[in-house]
Amino acid sequence: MKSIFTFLLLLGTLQTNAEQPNIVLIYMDDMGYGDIGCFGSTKNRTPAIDKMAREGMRFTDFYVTSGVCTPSRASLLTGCYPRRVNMHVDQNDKWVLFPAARKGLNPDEITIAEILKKQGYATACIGKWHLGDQPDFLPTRQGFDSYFGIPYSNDMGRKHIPLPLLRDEKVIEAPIKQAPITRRYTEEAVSFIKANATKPFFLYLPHTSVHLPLFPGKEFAGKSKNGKYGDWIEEVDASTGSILQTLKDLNLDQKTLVIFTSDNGSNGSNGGSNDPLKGSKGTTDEGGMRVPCVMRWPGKIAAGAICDQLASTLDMLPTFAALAGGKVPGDRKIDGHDIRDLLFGKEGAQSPHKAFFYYHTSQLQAVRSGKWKLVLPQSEKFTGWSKKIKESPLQLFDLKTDPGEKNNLAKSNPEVVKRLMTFVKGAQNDLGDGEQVGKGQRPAGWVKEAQLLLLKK
Ligand SMILES: [Ca+2]
Ligand SMILES: [Ca+2]
Repeated sequence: MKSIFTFLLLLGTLQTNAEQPNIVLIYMDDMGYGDIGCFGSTKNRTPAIDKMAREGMRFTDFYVTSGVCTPSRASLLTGCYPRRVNMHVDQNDKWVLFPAARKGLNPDEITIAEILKKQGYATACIGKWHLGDQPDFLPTRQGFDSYFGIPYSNDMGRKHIPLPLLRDEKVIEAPIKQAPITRRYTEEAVSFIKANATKPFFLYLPHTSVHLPLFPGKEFAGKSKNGKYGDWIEEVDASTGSILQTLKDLNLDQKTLVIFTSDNGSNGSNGGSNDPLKGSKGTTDEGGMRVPCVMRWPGKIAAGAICDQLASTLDMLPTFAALAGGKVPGDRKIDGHDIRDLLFGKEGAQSPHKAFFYYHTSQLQAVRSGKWKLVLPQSEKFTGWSKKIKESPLQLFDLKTDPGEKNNLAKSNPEVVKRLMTFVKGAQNDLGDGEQVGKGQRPAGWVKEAQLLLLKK
C-alpha cells in the first residue's frame, strides 16, 4: 500500500515537472520599437526574430516601467514598479547605478529566478545585470545559479574602472574586449541549454547590445545597411536563431517559452528607431517605454498571433510563477499580473492592468488606462536624461489612433481626464511622486562602503 502511494506521489511529481516549461528571456539594451523587421524596420535584417514572431505572438502594447536600464530591470525581475522597490534612482538621485554603487536591489526582494529555483529550475543570468555591483547584489545572490557578463552599462569603463567581465562573483577579465561579447554570451547560453536539457531551466539573457558604444562582432561589422547599430542588431538576430535552433535540435521546442524584448526604447540616434512612436530612451513618451515583444511557445501560443492588450515586464514574474507551479510572494504587493490568458489567446482576454504608470526618476509623469494616456501637467518636468523643462501642460492622447502622441484631446474629454486622475491619486499615495513618499514603497539594498569590481592578479 505504502509503495503504491509512493509511486503515485512520484508520478504526480513527474507529471508536474513534465508540464513546467523552460523559459528563455532575451532582453535587449536600448533597442527601439521600430528596430526589428516584425515591428516595421526596413533597415535591420532580423529573419530569426521575424520567424519567431510568425511562429508565436507579437505584443504591440508592451511596456517597460522606465526609460532607462536599472529601474526597468528591477521591475522585470521583481514584478514591481521601480519606486516600490526604491530602484528608481541611485544614491545620488541619478537614474541608473554607476560602478561601485552603494545601492542595489534589496536581497530581500524576491526575483523571478528565486521563484523558479524553488520550483526546481536551473537558472542562469548571462549578460548585463545593472542591479548592483557589490557582492550582496549580484545575480548569484538573487536566485541565479550562475552569472557571466558585464555587470553594468558598456560605456561605464574608465581608466581607473576597466570594464569588467564577471563569472559568478569574480572578475575574470578587465578591461574586456567588447566586440566578441555577443558571440561569447551566445556560446554560454547554448552550453547552458545543452547542459540542462533534461530539467526545467530559466535562461535570462540580457544582451549588452545595442547600448552605446556600439560593438558588433567582426563577422557582422560592416554587413548591415544601418551602420554599426544595424550590424549589432543583426548579430543578436543570429544569436537568437542559434538559441532557437539549439532548442529544436534538443527537441525542446514544445517545452520552451522564448521571449524577445528590450529594456527601454532607442535613443533615436546612431541608427536606432522607435517608429511610429514619439520620443526616445530616457523619456516617458511611448518611444521611451513601449518596446517590441515577441513570445513563442509552439503548441501553446498560436502561430502568427497579435496581442494589442497592454502588458508589461511587470507581468513576467506572476506569469512565470504560474507556469512553473510556483507562487507569487503573498507577503508584499506585486504590481504585475498573470497574463497566461493573453498568451494562450483566451477569447475576450483583456489587459489585467486597469492603469499603467509612467515614472521619470521620482516623478510620476503619465498614466495609461485602456486606449487613453494622460500626461500630467508639471511645473518643472524631467525630460531626457537629466534635463528639465518648465511648465508642461495637461495632455490626453488616444493611443489607438494616435500612437505618435500628437493630438491633445484633454479639453474635449474632461470625464476621461477625471477618471484617469483617480488612478494618479492612487499611485501618488501608494508609490509616491516627487518628494511625496508612497505608503507602499519598500527599501532598496545598501552597503556601507562599495568597492570597484577589479581584476585581482
Ligand atoms: Ca537600457
Ligand atoms: Ca532575494
